[in-house]
Amino acid sequence: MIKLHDHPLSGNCYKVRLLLSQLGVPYERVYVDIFEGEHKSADHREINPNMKIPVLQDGDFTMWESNAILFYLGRKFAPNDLFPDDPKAFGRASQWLFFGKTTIDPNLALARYFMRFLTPGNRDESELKRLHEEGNKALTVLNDHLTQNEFLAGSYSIADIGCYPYVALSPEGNFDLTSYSEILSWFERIKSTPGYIGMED
Ligand SMILES: N[C@@H](CCC(=O)N[C@@H](CS)C(=O)NCC(=O)O)C(=O)O
Repeated sequence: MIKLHDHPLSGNCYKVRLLLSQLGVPYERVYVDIFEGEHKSADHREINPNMKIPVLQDGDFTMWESNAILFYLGRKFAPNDLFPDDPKAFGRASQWLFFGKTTIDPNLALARYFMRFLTPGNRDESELKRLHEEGNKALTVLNDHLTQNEFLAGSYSIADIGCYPYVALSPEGNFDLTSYSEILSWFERIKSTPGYIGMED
């Protein structure tokens, strides 16, 4: 059975659980206590030399990097509605997944980390201000796209699954989503897709 090395508060792990749920693939969760530094242990380094989660183990195949895991699972269980086969839809999904990793997560996920896991005295306020400025630019790009599109790459796909978690968690990083009405509607559409699970499910 597939094993996911996981933590319940990680948006990067959540996106993998969401895809597994929507593909209907059974898996085992292996809890990695990142707050106790388990991801830096010798055992974890064996499966991810970059010392982070998620890590996926599928038999003797082990891999890390959450968006790459989405590609792997999407492809492994193809054909399915979540992994685009058409070259243009695949290109569009890749575009948003790279945008997620280069532009959404570095700003939104980091601001959430500052606000949720660091004490006020340990936060770099000028860096937080920069993250909010850059994060709001990313949210504007996303919101504008969603004015004309129901989902990121045509129909609901791994692109939405990859970008959704840290956008949905961004209020924890003090982002105010009320003016991003298209993003709020996108959340509702995602929540009504078959097999949807929340972060805490
Ligand atoms: N680019 C990586 C980022 C993974 C990542 O930052 N994981 C966090 C949890 S969400 C982690 O392991 N943090 C512990 C650390 O960096 O020390 C991915 O998408 O998988």
